[in-house]
Amino acid sequence: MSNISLFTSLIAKMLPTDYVGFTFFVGCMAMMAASAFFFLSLSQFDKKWRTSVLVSGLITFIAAVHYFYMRDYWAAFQESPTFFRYVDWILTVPLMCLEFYLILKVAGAKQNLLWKMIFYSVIMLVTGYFGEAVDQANAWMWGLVSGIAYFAIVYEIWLGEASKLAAAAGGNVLASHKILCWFVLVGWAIYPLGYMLGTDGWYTSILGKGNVDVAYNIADAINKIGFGLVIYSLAVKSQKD
Ligand SMILES: *C/C=C(C)/C=C/C=C(C)/C=C/C1=C(C)CCCC1(C)C
Repeated sequence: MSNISLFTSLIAKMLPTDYVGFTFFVGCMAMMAASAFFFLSLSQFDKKWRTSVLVSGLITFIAAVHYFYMRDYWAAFQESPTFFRYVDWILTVPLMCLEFYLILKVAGAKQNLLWKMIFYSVIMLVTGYFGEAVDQANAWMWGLVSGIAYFAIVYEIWLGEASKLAAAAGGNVLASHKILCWFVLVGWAIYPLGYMLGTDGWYTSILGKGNVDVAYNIADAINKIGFGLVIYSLAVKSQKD
């Protein structure tokens, strides 16, 4: 086999019209760049903030590795890499819950807050996986359960214990907590929308069908990198005063 044909057999061809594949490639690159940025910035922070920024980097790094695989998977099969997608989420969403807990620790956040949020996110993702991959015939039902768990998270940070801790912390922590709350309410809402575009349910006649991966890829870039940057700038600001 010549070098050229060996090469082409290892790398799937990308069509110029493959806009889904394009978002996988850009997503992969963006996650890698964000990880490098967060990791290389670590030495400028003192111990108190280093963990939070490190977790920001871990979130985008875990995503970068999954995007590397998902990008290939899509290029080879033109099919949603649902399995890798959910493995990525089950690792990174609990880390995002950890970010809330870490910044609220100054106001005395207890570990039970962390476990509660992780519990909700596991329910949200496991039921979502069932609807998308295991029991598609009942996608709307799994989506509903998942949506309830999602709202439990939204409630917790906007009105529950977490919001009270943020108010008690005040200052930069409160301001950043508020921005993260908006990410969860608006940025995370793209996911259920993508889910409804990708599965069949009562909503299909209203929304029609669409490509679920484009929605998820855009949402991941906004939420993972945006979330990380909020934490990063909180660390920068807090270190100055
Ligand atoms: C970095 C990855 C993140 C922030 C992923 C978040 C995922 C969700 C908020 C998913 C939510 C879902 C619903 C609320 C209902 C339908 C099923 C899901 C799993 C797509």
